[in-house]
Amino acid sequence: MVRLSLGLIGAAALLGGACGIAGAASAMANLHAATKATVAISAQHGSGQHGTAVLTQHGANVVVSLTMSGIRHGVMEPAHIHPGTCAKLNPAPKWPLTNATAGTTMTTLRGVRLATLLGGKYAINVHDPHNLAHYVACGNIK
Ligand SMILES: [Cu+2]
Repeated sequence: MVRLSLGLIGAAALLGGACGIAGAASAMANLHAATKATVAISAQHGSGQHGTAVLTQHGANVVVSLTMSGIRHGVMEPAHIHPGTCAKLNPAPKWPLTNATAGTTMTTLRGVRLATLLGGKYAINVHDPHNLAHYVACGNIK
C-alpha cells in the first residue's frame, strides 16, 4: 500500500510537472515500474503539423512514441531530440528519432534515463525534409 501511494504521487508529479527537478528525481527513485512523460509537439511557422510524444522508460532504455498529424501521407520528416528549448534550440541533435510521418513512429533510445531527459533542457523537433534548417514542429521535454 505504501509502495502504491508513492507510485501515484510520483506519476502525478511527472505528469503534472508541478514539482521541481529534485522532486521529479526523488519521485523517480521511488518508482520501480516503467515511468512515462508526455510532450506536446506544437506547430511552428504555420506548418499546421502538431502531435504528441510519449516517452517511456523500459528497463535501461527510453522508448519515444511520436504521433504527428498534418504530415502528408508518404512524407518522411527528420525528427530529433536536441539540447535546448524550442525557443532556443541547439541545432546539433543529441538523439535522432525515427523520421516522423503521418501517424505514429517509435524510437528506442538505448541506455538513456527518462530522468536525464526530464532533468535537462531538451526538446523534440521535426524538420522540413526539403530544408532541414526549417523547423515545422517542436515540443519541450519537461
Ligand atoms: Cu532536429
